[in-house]
Amino acid sequence: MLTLLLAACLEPSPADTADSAVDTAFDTATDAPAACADAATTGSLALSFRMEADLIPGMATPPAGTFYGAVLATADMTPTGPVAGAPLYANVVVNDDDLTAQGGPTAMLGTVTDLPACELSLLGFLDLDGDTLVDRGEPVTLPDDAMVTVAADAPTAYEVYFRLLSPRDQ
Ligand SMILES: [Ca+2]
Repeated sequence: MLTLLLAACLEPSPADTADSAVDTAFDTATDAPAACADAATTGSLALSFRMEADLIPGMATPPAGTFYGAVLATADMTPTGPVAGAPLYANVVVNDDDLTAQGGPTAMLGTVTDLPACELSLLGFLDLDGDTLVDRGEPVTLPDDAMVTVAADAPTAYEVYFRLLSPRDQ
């Protein structure tokens, strides 16, 4: 019986030692920077946009278009993107995102509601040619810049920052 209990507790965190297995579930909930799946409250993001102004002179198309993004838990992010099977908390579409004036920042252009109040990441790109796909030369966010702590109850202001132009079609 004890063996079964330990096995059950160990399963979510196989790296933990057997000594701490009994309370592993509780440790995970309190230690994790983003327990988004357990967040009991909801919040929202109020979005503005900015890009690295030094990128603009080299762009073939001025930086204005529609922003497409995805909201995921920061805990599910790696330097190259989300882990496989990571829950998607929201798809974000913001029209008329115009950064042609020194890269912004823009005014608040959109809100994302009904998000868990936790550590989230908003990854996305500015679609310049209207094909809804990331193409070479379109502004993209990077995971390091994409993190935001969503507060409960009151809207959280967040500035989406494009630090890079996509080096390739994706
Ligand atoms: Ca595109």
